[in-house]
Amino acid sequence: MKLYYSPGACSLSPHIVLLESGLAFQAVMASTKTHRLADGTDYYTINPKGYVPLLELDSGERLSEGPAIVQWIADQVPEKKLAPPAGTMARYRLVEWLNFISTELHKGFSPLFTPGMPEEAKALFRSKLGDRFAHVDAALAEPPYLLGEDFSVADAYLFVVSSWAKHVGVDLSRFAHLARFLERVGARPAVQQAMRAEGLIRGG
Ligand SMILES: N[C@@H](CCC(=O)N[C@@H](CS)C(=O)NCC(=O)O)C(=O)O
Repeated sequence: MKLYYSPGACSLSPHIVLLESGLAFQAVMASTKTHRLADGTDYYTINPKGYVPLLELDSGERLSEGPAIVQWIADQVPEKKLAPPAGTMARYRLVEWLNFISTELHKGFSPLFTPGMPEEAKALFRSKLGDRFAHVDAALAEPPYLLGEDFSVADAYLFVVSSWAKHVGVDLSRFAHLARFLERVGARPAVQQAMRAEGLIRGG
C-alpha cells in the first residue's frame, strides 16, 4: 500500500493513522508545489485532482479524500478502535467531526495559504476560523478526545489542521482545552513518528 503525501499537508493525518494502524505501507512524497514525485513523475497521472492525500491499495485501486482514506484504514483494524463500528451512532458522530474538520477548518485555512489573497479577506477567514475553533475547544472541555475516551481518526485530522494556525497568523492561544488536546495527541508515538518521517521534527 502507498500513501502519497506532502510534508505537513493534510496527508499527515492518514500518515498518522497508518502508523497507528500498524499496517504496512510506503510513504511517497508528491510535493504540492511541483505536483511531481521525486523521480519526476507527473502527480496528475496518479491523482487527476492533483492533491494529496491519495492511498493506493495493494490491489492497485486508488482512494482519495482524507476523510474517506482514514475511515478505510480504521476499518481494516477494528481492534485498534480508530473508528467506531459502521452503523452505530458513534460512527455518525465521527463522520460529523470529519466533515466539520474538512469543510469548516481545513478549507477555512486554504485561503490563508493562497498567494495573492488580499489581507482584508484573510482577516475574515481568520475570524471565522476563530469561531469554529471556539466550538472545538468547548467540545474538548471534558473528554480527552473528540469522541470521548478513545483516540480516533478525527483526532489525527484535527491535530494536523490545528498545527497550521501558527504559520498563517491564526491565534489559538485562548483555547486551553484545545491546547491540552494538541499536547496529548502530539505526544503519541505514531504522531511523533509521522512528523519525523515528514521532516517536521528531528531526533527521537
Ligand atoms: N478534499 C481533499 C482536499 C485535499 C487538499 O486540500 N490537499 C492539499 C494539501 S492540504 C493539496 O494537496 N493542495 C495542492 C493542490 O491542490 O494542488 C481532501 O480532503 O483530501
